[in-house]
Parts: sequence; structure tokens; C-alpha cells
Amino acid sequence: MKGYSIERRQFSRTFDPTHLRPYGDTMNDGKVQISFTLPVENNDKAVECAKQLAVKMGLEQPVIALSKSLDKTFTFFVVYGNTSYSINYEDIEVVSVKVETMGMKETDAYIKENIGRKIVVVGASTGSDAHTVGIDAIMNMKGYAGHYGLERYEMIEAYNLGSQVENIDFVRTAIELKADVLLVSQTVTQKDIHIQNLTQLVEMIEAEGIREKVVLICGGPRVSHQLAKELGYDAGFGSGKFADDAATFLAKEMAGRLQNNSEEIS
Ligand code: B12
Repeated sequence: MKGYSIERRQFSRTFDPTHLRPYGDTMNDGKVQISFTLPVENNDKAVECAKQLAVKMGLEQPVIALSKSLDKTFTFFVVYGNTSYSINYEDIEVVSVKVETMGMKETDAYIKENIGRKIVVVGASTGSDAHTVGIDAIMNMKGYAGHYGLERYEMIEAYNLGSQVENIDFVRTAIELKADVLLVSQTVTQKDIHIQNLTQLVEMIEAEGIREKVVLICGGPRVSHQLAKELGYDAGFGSGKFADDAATFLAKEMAGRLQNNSEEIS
């Protein structure tokens, strides 16, 4: 019995990228915490139900850390347990933005040197989406989480149109303002509304004949660079990305296009 536990402990300390599991107390223990709500009254039966559901989700030895009544017929659960699944980390491939993020001053200097004028950026949370915090985080002068927004950049002329901006109005305003860059934020993803909305915008921009003239960027908690590329955008930024990331990308993308154009002319 003693030998078994020593062997197990040694095994559990080994980092194995081909069978990557969450880390809790020891390597590979698979500890995770999940939360969900069940539409039932908070009682012993509900707790047992949550436990069985956790087992069906692949959790071993689930512990109901919290069961809290939201009202008479809804209960919120926090469940702790070991996931039985692992991932081969070596097989994972991601499409990501391949530019090293610069700070605000560096980006301003880069734009001065490589573009020689202010970049006009128009942003909005489009369609029926009422969430403004994401686009504000990227654009507002005061910024978000210690990252100043684009309005604060000396070399960026930023227009934040707010939320629930219809695609048609967004495109019209972008044309009026002679936008170089369009920023679209999408938060609500129910029934893939964000996909439909983002697709419609690309189609409108193409129909107006301005797709090649603008750098098109989307973002939101469920937007990845990969998804953005699949939908016809130049880049996509999700959670954990800030104005610096977007500003660096748009500056470098514009500079790259300018260079390509001048090479084609000469
Ligand atoms: C605040 C909030 C609201 C507020 C919004 C206020 C406002 N002025 O924005 C109010 C109360 C209005 C609201 C309403 C609704 N909400 Co709401 N809301 C939230 C909440 C709590 C926080 C969202 C937020 O502000 N995050 C902070 C920002 C900074 O993060 P972010 O958006 O991810 O942005 C970052 C990145 O994604 C990225 N980014 C985002 N956009 C862009 C754009 C570009 C160009 C770039 C480069 C980067 C970028 O940069 C940001 C900084 O890192 C979330 C739950 C949660 N905890 O996330 C639900 C949530 C988003 N809401 C949700 C829902 C369902 C709704 C409603 C439909 C509810 C209802 N039934 O009425 C309505 C929406 C109505 C509508 N027509 O849109 C769901 C969405 C589910 C889904 N995936 O579809 C969530 C996830 C809650 C939930 N768990 O169910 N909501």
C-alpha cells in the first residue's frame, strides 16, 4: 500500500504534455471547479441531481461546494471534482495575431514614422447588441484595466458610435468619416447572432466596394482570431486583449498595405 502511494505520487508529479490535465494540488490531479444553475428548489434531491450531472460531465468524486437558492425554483451550484479528461497539448494548433504588442507611445511613433498621418478608426457594438463595455474598453480615453483606449492615442482619430448600431448605419458613417479602420464588438452569441451580424457586415462592406480600403477588426468575449479570419475579417480579439493589441495590429496592417501599394506602383 505504501509502495503504491509513493509510485502514484511520483507519477502525479510528472508533467506530460500529451496528456495535459488541470492542476489543483498535485500535477495531473485534474481538479476543476464548475458552476451551473438548475431550475429546481434547493434541497437534498437537487444536490444529488447536481452531483449526478457532474459525473455525467466527466467529473470524478464531485463535491457540491455550494448550493444556493436563487429563488424558490432555481438553485445555483458550485461543484469541485477531478476531470477524467486530458488533452494532447502538442496537437493543438491556433491561428493567432502574429505581431508583438507595442505600448501607446511606441504605436504613436510607429504611425508617425510609417504612415505619416492620423489613422481614422470607427468602432461600434453592432446589430441588436447592447453591450458597450467591450468597445469602450478598446476606445475610451480612460481605457480599461490599465490600458489607455484609442481616443488617447495622438495618432488615432477615434469615433465610438456606441451600441445597437445597425450595420447599414455603421458602413454609411465609416464612408462619411473616411475610416481607415473599422472596429466591431459582439458580445451576445445566442443562436449565433454574432456570426450572422458579422457576416452581414462583411457582405455590406464588399458590396460598397470598400473592403480593400479598410482594416476590419472584430472583438468580443467569444471572438477568436481564427473565427475572425474565417468570417473575412483581418483580425479578431477576445478576452484578455486590450487597446494596445488592437492599435499595434491596425498600425502594422496599415503600414504593410501602404508598403505593398507603393511596391506595386513602382
Ligand atoms: C454588463 C452586462 C450587461 C449590461 C451591458 C451594459 C453595457 N453598457 O454594456 C446589460 C445589463 C445592458 C446587459 C444586457 C444583456 N445581456 Co449582458 N452581460 C453583461 C456582463 C455582466 C458583463 C459584460 C461586460 O461588460 N464585460 C466586460 C468587457 C470589458 O469584456 P468584453 O466585452 O469581453 O470585452 C473585452 C474583449 O472581449 C475585447 N473586445 C470586446 N469587444 C471588442 C471589439 C474589438 C474591436 C476589439 C479589438 C476587442 C474587443 O476587449 C475587451 C477588453 O479585454 C456579461 C456577463 C459577464 N460576466 O461577462 C453579461 C452577458 C454578456 N449578457 C448576456 C445577455 C444574454 C444579455 C441580454 C440578452 C439579457 C436579456 N435577456 O435581456 C441583454 C442584451 C440585450 C441586447 N440587446 O444586447 C449574456 C450573453 C450570453 C451569450 N453568450 O450570448 C452574458 C454572458 C451573461 C450570461 N452569462 O448569460 N448585459
